Amino acid sequence: MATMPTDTAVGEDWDPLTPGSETEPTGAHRRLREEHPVAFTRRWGGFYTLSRYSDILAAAADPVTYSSAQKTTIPDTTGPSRPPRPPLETDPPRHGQFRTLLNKYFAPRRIRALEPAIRRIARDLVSAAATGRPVEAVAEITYAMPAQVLCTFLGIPASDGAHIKTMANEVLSAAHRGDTTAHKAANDRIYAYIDALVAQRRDAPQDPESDPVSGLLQARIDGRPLTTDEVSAVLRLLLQAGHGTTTNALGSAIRLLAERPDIQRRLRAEPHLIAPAIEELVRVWTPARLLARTTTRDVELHDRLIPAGSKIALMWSSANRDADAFDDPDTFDLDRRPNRHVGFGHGIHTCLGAPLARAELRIAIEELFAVTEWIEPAGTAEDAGWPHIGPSALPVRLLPRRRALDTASARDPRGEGLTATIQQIRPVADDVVELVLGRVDGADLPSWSAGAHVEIALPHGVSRPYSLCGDRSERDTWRVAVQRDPHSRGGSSYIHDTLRVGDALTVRGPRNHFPLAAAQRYVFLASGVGITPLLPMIRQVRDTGASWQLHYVGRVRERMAYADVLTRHPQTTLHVTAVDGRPDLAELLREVPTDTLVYACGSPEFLGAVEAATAHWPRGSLVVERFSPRPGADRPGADALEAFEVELARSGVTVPVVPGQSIIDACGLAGVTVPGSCFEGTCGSCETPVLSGVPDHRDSVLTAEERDRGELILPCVSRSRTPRLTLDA
Ligand code: FMN
Repeated sequence: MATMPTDTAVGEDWDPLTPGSETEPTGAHRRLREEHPVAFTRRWGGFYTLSRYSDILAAAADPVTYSSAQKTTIPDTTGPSRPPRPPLETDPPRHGQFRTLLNKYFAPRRIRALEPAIRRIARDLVSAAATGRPVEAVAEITYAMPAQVLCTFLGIPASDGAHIKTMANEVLSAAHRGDTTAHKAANDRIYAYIDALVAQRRDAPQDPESDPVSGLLQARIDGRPLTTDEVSAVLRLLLQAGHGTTTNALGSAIRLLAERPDIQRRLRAEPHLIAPAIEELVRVWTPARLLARTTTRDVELHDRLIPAGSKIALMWSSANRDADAFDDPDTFDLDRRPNRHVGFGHGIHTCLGAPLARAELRIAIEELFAVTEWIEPAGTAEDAGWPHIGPSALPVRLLPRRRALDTASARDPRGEGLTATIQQIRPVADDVVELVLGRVDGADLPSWSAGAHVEIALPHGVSRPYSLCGDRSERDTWRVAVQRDPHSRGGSSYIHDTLRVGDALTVRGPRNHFPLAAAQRYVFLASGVGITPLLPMIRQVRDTGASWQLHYVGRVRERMAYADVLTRHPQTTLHVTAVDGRPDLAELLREVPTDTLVYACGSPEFLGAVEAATAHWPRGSLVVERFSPRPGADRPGADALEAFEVELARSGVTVPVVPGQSIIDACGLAGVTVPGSCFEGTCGSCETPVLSGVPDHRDSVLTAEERDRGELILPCVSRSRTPRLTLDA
């Protein structure tokens, strides 16, 4: 080993926290690359910085010399007493073992499955912010969205997003300040949260193929289960790393759109450029400024000796602006090809969550374009400090699309909805409340048919469909019963926790995908809150004198809304599964005469069991209403095309639909907004007539006959089997 001086004079003045360089490090990085390619900083225990693209690539490709097994953040955010966070803070072969465990949760199929939920989160936040008045986009959109997506990813309530953000930010800020007491307290809070999550998932495991927490708890490495420390450390990585950088990238994206009308115009006109734009965005404003390694041996680089055991910052944000690697590196260039940036890292530790981050960014931009006519600055943006690169405050104006409202009202005279006030809220079971809605002036509400639902737009921007469950003869009120979803994405939890009598709500509809057809006999099958659309049906059938039976399934009676009223009728059988076990549906339905219509609503598992029990019945005997997508509904049918064209006959435009893009988004980007709400093919609000072409149906609303007829499509999820679809939109 050469005896090189380990002096720290060269680049000694490099301090990432000098006022300008902390928020806008471009100039400082350029100087480092040109003058001090191996620079030393005394702060935070001392570390060397590599700033040139080629050096960083070489270091990232050599995990033996540049180990990740020590802490990889600067300053260290895990704290002295905490275990390293696999797979980020492990070396081969352990790194590979952990990465293999986690890879499947970021695979394209899994990300595609999450897309409707991501889109709904984005649409809710963007719609609420798109008022035309100045809004602070970090507070209104970019801060919340990635944490809510992370919650969906981990199967935890979206309402925990804000808490996760606060805990993670406390860790960063305490580590940054070197405040060990606050750091320990912040760490303790985050680990207590993880412990509770792990305990909850041990008690109620979910599908390990789609739920990372259950997957980790059931996983084996070399035949042994993971230790509690290992599970917590992986979750800690996800909770800490899974949102902050995306918040920053999303902020930079909105800032770019607002400040660069030329780019906004071009992306709106050429949406296929959104994906390359994201790559360029991550290059120019690299949200993960750096990751650290520790040298396992003395290293000579650019006439300096870096001793074994030194902390090395791989400054991705600098590498991405290196003129030796990129022409005109400080310019955002939409046409930069190839774009070999290292914004998601490089080598074996390349960001595991990159596919999720890319999907989030793309969907957020698509939703911004779908909901707004234009995005413009409304004040001066502020840059966040170390370790972030991105805005901490971003005043913008999101001008809502006027055409969206026009198109909506053209399709549905009640597209904009009506204002209803909450006249009464009362519990009708554990975790189920009934809302009575009416107009302020007491006037009649639109009439409706049994099986119908309305879409309730909540004041915080979230809209959800709820079945009308009251009496149709009460013309001046509507009743809905809402069950609190333990994994609420912000709808039912808001209704339970925040709404009060007297609050005004926008309500759209009614709409009915579950109409009651005439028959001599009916069997109604409900599980849980799936009883709601059946209540008006039962009332109607009772009035007509037809024969009926109801089988109502629930875990415990206290959670079964309206059970007391229903059991007054001898036709009702309650199946309380905690007491009686699950009913044998095949047995229950065995004697049902062939002229009977069966109406079923409830959980996906329950409906799956009903469908299995009636699989041999003639088509049309079973009618189902789903509150969430049918499992497997998103699977492509035979002949499904990845890319195709949609002609919008009424609007006179033809839009390309690219792989992974929904028809509704492609239309939105072309300036034709088809009103949508759930974006997962369950609410039916985007239902559109098909004039020609063959749809590839992936919704959970249309019946088998409707699908076969091919006259309707739900463009939020469905696609095409022919190169062109013509829609009446
Ligand atoms: N959920 C209910 O609790 N009661 C209902 O009557 C009800 N009706 C629905 C009708 C339709 C057509 C659909 C698609 C869904 C219905 N849901 C109902 C589910 C809610 O819309 C929503 O998904 C649920 O409250 C969870 O939302 P959250 O995750 O935002 O809390």
